[in-house]
Amino acid sequence: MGFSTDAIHAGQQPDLTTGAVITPVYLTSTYAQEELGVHKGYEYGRTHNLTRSSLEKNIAVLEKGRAGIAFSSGIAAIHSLMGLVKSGDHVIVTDSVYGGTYRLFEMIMTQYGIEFSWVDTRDIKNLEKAIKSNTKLVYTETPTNPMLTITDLSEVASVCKKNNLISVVDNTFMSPYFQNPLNFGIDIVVHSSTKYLNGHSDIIGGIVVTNNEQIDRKLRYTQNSLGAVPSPFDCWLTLRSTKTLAVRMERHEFNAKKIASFLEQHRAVKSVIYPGLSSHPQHELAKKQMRGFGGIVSFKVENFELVKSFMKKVKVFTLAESLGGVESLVCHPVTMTHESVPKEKRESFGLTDNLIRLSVGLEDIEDLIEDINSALK
Ligand code: P1T
Repeated sequence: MGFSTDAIHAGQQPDLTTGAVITPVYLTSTYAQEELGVHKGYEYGRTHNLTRSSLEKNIAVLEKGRAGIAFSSGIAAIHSLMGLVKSGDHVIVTDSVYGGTYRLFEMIMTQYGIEFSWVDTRDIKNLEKAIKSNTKLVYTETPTNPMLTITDLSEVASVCKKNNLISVVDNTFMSPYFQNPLNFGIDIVVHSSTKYLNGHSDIIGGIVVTNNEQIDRKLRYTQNSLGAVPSPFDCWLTLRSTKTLAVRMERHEFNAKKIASFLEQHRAVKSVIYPGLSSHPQHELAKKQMRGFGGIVSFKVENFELVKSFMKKVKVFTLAESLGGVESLVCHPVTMTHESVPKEKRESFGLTDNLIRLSVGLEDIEDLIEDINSALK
């Protein structure tokens, strides 16, 4: 089936009781059992919920995986992956990942004896050099937030297979519409479904997808044991949203491309980062492994004073954290999403305080460009 056919139908069938075409929100914490040990496969809401399992199946199909495991946030989904390693193990991470991922790993998980190395995975040799005898997992984000650096999925999968390491890719920025890391041999895909998957800025959620039966079993056990499950209503909203993922992503990209090109020739702009521009140093790799370039555009202006004035002047773009919703947002990563990352570290990968990140929404492109143009004046 094609992407949109799957997005609209996978994991869903008309409700068995009423024939309702849309999967209902199963608002229940528990299920009646006929007698001890005899039930319909549903025992308790944390463990089983039909709205949730419909969403999990739906996204698993879109990500070309065998199973999806949903969580109450993207960070909870990432946290669940730590159930695959133990004290004394070593994890290699792309250096310029989302700041909250850095905070979880470096400030929290190190307290449990897990060791992290932060590596520029644009060059596979750096990853190979970082592997130690206790390395268990490689965590990459591609493109990264907000520097939009790209890691070669086939290379990571092959190095991980050779060294018996679990490979993980945060695919939040591309969504399954533009990139399917499992197709390149990656073991696990993780998403903040708060972003493009839900796309309407009205829930917080996360999901993990895998093709590996053993990993699926472990993560499902972790999901139930840690208990960070999404509400049935949030699952329903996300399931409603994946139906339009393809059309939304097309429009995000259409608008983002126009804005990236506009910014590239603007006098007040020092540099533009967008994988779809031929000026992006990894444009060819992006074309090889992505089916599109997404809706996030980062750019640098002369200094922080100009950043502040831009943020104050925009009217259609809203100054806010998050991304991937229908409305356009503008964010200052240094003081917002990446506040937990030490200055020296973030500057090592180019995240300076003159960088602005745009999450380009679905508004009319003329209005977005006019908004940016007048705010840059
Ligand atoms: O916010 P939450 O649903 O917990 O997802 C965390 C997360 C994971 N991975 C990536 C690539 C992300 O961008 C995020 C969250 N990011 C933002 C809130 C932001 O504004 O960048």
